[in-house]
Amino acid sequence: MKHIGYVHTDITSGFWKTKQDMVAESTVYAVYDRFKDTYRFEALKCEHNADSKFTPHIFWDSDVAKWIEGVAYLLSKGSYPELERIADESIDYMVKNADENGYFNSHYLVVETDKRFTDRSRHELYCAGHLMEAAVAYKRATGKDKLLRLMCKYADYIERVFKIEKSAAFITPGHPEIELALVKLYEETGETRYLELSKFFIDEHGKPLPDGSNLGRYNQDEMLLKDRTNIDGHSVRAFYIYSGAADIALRYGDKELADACRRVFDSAYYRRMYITGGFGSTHIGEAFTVDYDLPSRTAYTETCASIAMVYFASRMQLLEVDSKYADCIERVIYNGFLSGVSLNGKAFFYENPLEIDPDFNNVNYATREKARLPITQRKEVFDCSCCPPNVVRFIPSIADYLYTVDDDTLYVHQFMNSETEYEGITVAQKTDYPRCGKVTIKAVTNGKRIAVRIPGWCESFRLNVPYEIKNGYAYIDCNSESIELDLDMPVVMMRANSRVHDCAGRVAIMRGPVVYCAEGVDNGKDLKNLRISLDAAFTLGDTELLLPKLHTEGYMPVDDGSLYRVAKNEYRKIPVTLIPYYAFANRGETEMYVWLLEK
Ligand code: FUB
Ligand code: ZN
Repeated sequence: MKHIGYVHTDITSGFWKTKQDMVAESTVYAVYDRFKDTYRFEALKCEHNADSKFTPHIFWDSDVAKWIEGVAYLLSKGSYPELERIADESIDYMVKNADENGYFNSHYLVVETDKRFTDRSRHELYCAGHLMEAAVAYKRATGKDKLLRLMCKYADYIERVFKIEKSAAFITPGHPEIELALVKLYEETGETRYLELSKFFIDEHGKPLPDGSNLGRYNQDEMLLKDRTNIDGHSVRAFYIYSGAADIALRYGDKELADACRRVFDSAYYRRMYITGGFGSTHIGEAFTVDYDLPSRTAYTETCASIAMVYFASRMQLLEVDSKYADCIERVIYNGFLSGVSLNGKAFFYENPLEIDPDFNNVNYATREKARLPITQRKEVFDCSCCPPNVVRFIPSIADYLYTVDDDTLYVHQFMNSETEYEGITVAQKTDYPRCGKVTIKAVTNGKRIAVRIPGWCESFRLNVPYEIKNGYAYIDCNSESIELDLDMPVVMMRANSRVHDCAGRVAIMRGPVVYCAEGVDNGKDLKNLRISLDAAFTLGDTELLLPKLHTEGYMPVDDGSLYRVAKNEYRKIPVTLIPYYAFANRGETEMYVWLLEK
């Protein structure tokens, strides 16, 4: 099984075209400007000295690398001379300043020059991995291979130091990323040593050092990857290492590793995922905690963790056919990932909470006695600004998740207005998804069947051709030229597993794959008290936020202002407006609730 990939697909209009245009017209420049202001690009010159205004941080290069990767995806679809000039210039600095081994890190080359490869928790291989991903993308998009050649040299050096001579002070990195990047480098160059080096890092991950120490659960380091049963520790690290593990399991036919990846995926998807497709329940260690611990207000749910889960799930799709992987990707892309970027494309959330009460949060910030809470408004840049450039590379390559193909079947995983041409296959999707559930798929498949995902959220649908359902896909004989899929998309109320504390007695509202929320700006204050009846009727509202708002009625308890009062069945009806969760916090600081009390 293979992905067809963004290179072969154009998103032509609709929801994701709007988002791709946003990145091309706004996000990519906004992130560049903030990274320039904060010296991330300047650092590539490696001119730092005691008088410098800044000290290059150990993983600034990864920020620039992700930005260049995003630029590469844009360049593969259009002409952006200024972006290309900046990317070329940045690459020139890297090539100029790398040492004779191809080693490049703007911190270690100029700040801690004697500390190279001495501390596994300090991101050198993580940065190297991001530079390799950028190099592959840039070569594919532009044909220019300067960075790719540098990264091959660097990979050769890493192989020598870590695998052959074992002269580094550690064997596997604290922050994964190099593993999946080496697989990409192998795919681009055909050099099997890069694949073997990735396998080496995957196999060694979790082995104790000679002194018996390991980096523990936070780094997924307390056991071998093939022995794992749960997703644990730092959420981005976890998804990156399992993405690499799934790559290796696929390419080496390693069943034990594939089984571990499956167990880990299931633990994340069925027991540790927010309804929004956010991952990570605590800011302490930016980590997973235990099953069903999914607090709304203190959710950690880093934008990068949602992106990283998509990387993992999309690799699992190559190991087995099961619609849960595409269902997961869909939940992430329309909700907990997309909330990470503002509607104008210029500001970002690092954490994507499911509940905000500015009054409560401000008391919390003032007293500093309660749990740390996420910020209530997006920011343009963070000190640790991994999420913004991850958005820059993710949206332009979103078509990666549309199709996979094997010897006899073309799999349609997601629904986007698009045109695809790949090895004699042509597919065109026409749809207004997820505004509505109608999708027309016109395909010439070179004799293959088509398998169309029936989303997990969908309870009834119609297809204009005969089909057979297997593993969540409708299999259709390929001589059907025009497939009309009609997914019913009513508004539904969702309950969480009764073990999820914060969701007790609460419901969340979804329409299709999209989670909704109530904001103070539409509904007034104290929404923690707002109750919705299970038989509430909803109407679709305007689409100023791209997808329709929802309107219904809710109930607020009558409050006489006293601190405590005898409880009575007294409520006042209020009109309620819900908006897509991804659009929260775009209209000023205001309350926001995903989970509402059930009346
Ligand atoms: O450490 C590098 C990146 O910063 C991680 O992937 C994110 O979780 C954030 O901690
Ligand atoms: Zn991040």
